[in-house]
Amino acid sequence: MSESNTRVPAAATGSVRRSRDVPMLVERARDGDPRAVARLITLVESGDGTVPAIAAALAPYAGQAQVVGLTGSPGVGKSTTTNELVRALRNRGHRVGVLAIDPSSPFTGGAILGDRVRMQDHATDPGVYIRSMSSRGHLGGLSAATPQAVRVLEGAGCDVVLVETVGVGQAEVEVASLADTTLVLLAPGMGDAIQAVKAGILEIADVFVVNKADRDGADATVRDIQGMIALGERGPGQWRPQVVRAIAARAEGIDDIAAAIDKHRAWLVEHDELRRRREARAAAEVEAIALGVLRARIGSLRDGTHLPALAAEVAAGATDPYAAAEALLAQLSG
Ligand SMILES: Nc1nc2c(ncn2[C@@H]2O[C@H](COP(=O)(O)OP(=O)(O)OP(=O)(O)O)[C@@H](O)[C@H]2O)c(=O)[nH]1
Ligand SMILES: [Mg+2]
Repeated sequence: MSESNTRVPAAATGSVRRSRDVPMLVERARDGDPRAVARLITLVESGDGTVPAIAAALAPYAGQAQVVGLTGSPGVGKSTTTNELVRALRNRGHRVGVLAIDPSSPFTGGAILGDRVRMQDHATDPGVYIRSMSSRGHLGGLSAATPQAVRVLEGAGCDVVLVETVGVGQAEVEVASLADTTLVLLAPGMGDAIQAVKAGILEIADVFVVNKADRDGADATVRDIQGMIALGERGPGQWRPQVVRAIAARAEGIDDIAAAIDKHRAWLVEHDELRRRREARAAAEVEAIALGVLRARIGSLRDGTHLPALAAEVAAGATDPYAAAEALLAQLSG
């Protein structure tokens, strides 16, 4: 969300920046006010008390955006590719949202700075919202705030939301559960192909992008990936991951990436897989929220008298930890 993304007079926006007036913020976000969008994302990111009201207000707009995840090792070219995809999508007349998730650093890291610089091309385009989010410090990491941020962008009328996450194990799996289509970026000579198998990336990738194809070894990487895809077991009618080469730094291969995304999208719709994926995503989201509520309730029991008393009994051998846990849960539902 660039500060230069100005479409509303300054006088009208002063109140937005610190507001917790959910109906007003949602109405302004619906009208395309970038500051209202930024404010809503800040609220969901910080786990503010207004989050349930925000979610309720945005519910009618759920599922309107196509969510595309981009993941891969640090420096593989995710932001560069995202920047070029934004350009391609804008040329098609789409409104685009970008969420760059940084799992390591809360707002200060080099990666975020890099993203800002590399996506600067679109800073003044009112049809593009770009936002960096930190997933650190949130229970559930990416799974907690990112789906809500996607909903904000959907509510703001984005046709496509691109979610960039650095591939560090769990993050990949999470982005895949969030996205309709997941792109896994690889680069030649990084040993990525082998690592992809190790990390279970093969299962989550709908499209492999071999970026930095200007470097030696691109052909070998493409061959490795295609070999692994060929080995994978796939029933009839199942999606076969596409492999695309790109030189994002020169904007080469971007149309091929966009075409692969389109092809996957058509497949999702044709096989009713889009609905299935979104329902699975909603289930995970509800589950994460319910677990969060439970954790909070258990936390509050810790402050009260129940848990310390049970703990004393367990420590003294008067009861066992399983029976104590059952007693604790009984108090929660009671
Ligand atoms: N040679 C070459 N360099 C590229 C290409 N695409 C991106 N780069 C460069 O690779 C570096 C990293 O690019 P980013 O787009 O920031 O990579 P990233 O995956 O977003 O990086 P993190 O967010 O830090 O994980 C930059 O210096 C880019 O200019 C490419 O196709 N060829
Ligand atoms: Mg990046």
